[in-house]
Amino acid sequence: MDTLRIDKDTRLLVLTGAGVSAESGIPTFRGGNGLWENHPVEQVASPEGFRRDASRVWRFYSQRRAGAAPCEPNPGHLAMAEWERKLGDRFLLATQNVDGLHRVAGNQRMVELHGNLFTTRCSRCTREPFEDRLAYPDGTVPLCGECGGMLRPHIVWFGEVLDERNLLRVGEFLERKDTRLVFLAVGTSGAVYPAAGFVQAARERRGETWLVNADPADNTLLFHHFVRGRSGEVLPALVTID
Ligand code: BJW
Ligand code: ZN
Repeated sequence: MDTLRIDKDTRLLVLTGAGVSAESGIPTFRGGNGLWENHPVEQVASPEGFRRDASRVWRFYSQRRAGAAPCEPNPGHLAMAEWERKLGDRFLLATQNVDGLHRVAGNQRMVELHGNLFTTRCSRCTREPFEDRLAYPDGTVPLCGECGGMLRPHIVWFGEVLDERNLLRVGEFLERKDTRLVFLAVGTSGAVYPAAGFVQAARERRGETWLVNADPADNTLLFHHFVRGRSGEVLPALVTID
């Protein structure tokens, strides 16, 4: 297997997707039929879906919370936490996952691009998002204690913009001039933007680009190296840090 070498003049940007948590027991998005109770996921994971039927959206996210709560990081997550410990500020993790497993594994230099499953916010007022592990399997829509508006999961749905601060942090890491850039994408189908465009952005900064995925991704051809396999098996042996 190819080895990804990181020396003291290299910085590493890692992008992860649902495949990284598959070995922890969390289903991927585009693996099965992409349906939930016969609805396309876009219907329950979009602002229109929430306006149309907030109760259905809360049933969906309650199921997801209950499913993800007992799951634990796998060797892929643990490898990435180890890289961060060794590289310090020469490491940044951008995850599309909302399950929080990277943090449990120990990563801190991290942005959650698509939000967090265990965080709730108000759809009406500007109160801060807050940690919330409650589930509402009967479809009760929780209401905001401060304004009475409907609460919603702190998730970036289709058509919603990603938090600018997170994109800025990725952008600043890409732009650094002090070190050589290596970009590694893991467990993502390369179908959802803007994350699917990071590989192109890395190449524009002369970065070396790697993909570790169980199947070819939509953007495989943009990577210099493609290692086909399961992240929990590949990652612990992939990177050598000098
Ligand atoms: C393994 C494995 C193992 C399995 N080991 N591998 C530019 C062009 C075209 C469209 C757009 C564009 N810019 C924006 C858009 C619109 C849209 C978009 O991208 N649409 C595309 C579908 C075409 N993007 C947005 O709306 C984003 N907003 C935005 O850009 O705002 C500005 C804007 C809006 C509109 C137009 C233009 C600009 C927001 C995107 C938010 C995505 N949210 C979701 C749902 C969250 C709901 C929830 O979690 O409940 O986030 S979508 C869903 O997909 C989820 C994921 O984070 C995301 C990515 O999926 P991921 O992680 O890649 O998972 P899978 O299942 O697809 O793939 C898993 C892979 O792992 C597979 O390849 C397996 O082989 C592999 N695998 N086991 C290694 N063990
Ligand atoms: Zn409110």
